Amino acid sequence: MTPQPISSVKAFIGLGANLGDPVAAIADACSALATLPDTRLIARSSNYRTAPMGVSGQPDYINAVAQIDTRLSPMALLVALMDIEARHGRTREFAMAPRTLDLDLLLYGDQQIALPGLQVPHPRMHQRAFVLVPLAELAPTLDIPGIGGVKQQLASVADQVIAPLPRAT
Ligand code: PH2
Ligand code: MG
Ligand code: MG
Repeated sequence: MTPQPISSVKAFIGLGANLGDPVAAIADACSALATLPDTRLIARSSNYRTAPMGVSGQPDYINAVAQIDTRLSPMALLVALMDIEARHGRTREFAMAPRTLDLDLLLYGDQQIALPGLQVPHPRMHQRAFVLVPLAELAPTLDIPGIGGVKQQLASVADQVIAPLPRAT
């Protein structure tokens, strides 16, 4: 029997950077997502300037979210994201260190995944305006498995500082 192709999964990637040229790094990362094997870039959000969370004395971040369709497994996708980060000079000095590029696997279809090094949905995404606001731009009616609707979660992060950047023309 011919093997059936694995159906593709809708996944969301959080992008962030606060060193170097964050806007360029995020644009490059979206192009890199579009060229991953067995993967299509469906949409990307606007860029947002966001106050650094969980740390102080760092530059503001630029954050965005991308939506892809992929046939890569969650682990293969994670490895691909880390490879794109490394190509953008990402180093890992300490947790929450400022970074040239951070790519987080936020959602992989409606799956809940707990593997060494990979937890999906991303465990803190529902507490972060810099994830929820761009995600709501792409998918306002989306459900975060185990958490609830994106729109509903937004209310609990309304105090966090986030501002859309004007779109480059
Ligand atoms: N990422 C972090 C820690 N803090 N703050 C903002 N505003 N944006 C981020 O992407 C971010 C952060 C760790 O990944
Ligand atoms: Mg992160
Ligand atoms: Mg990360």
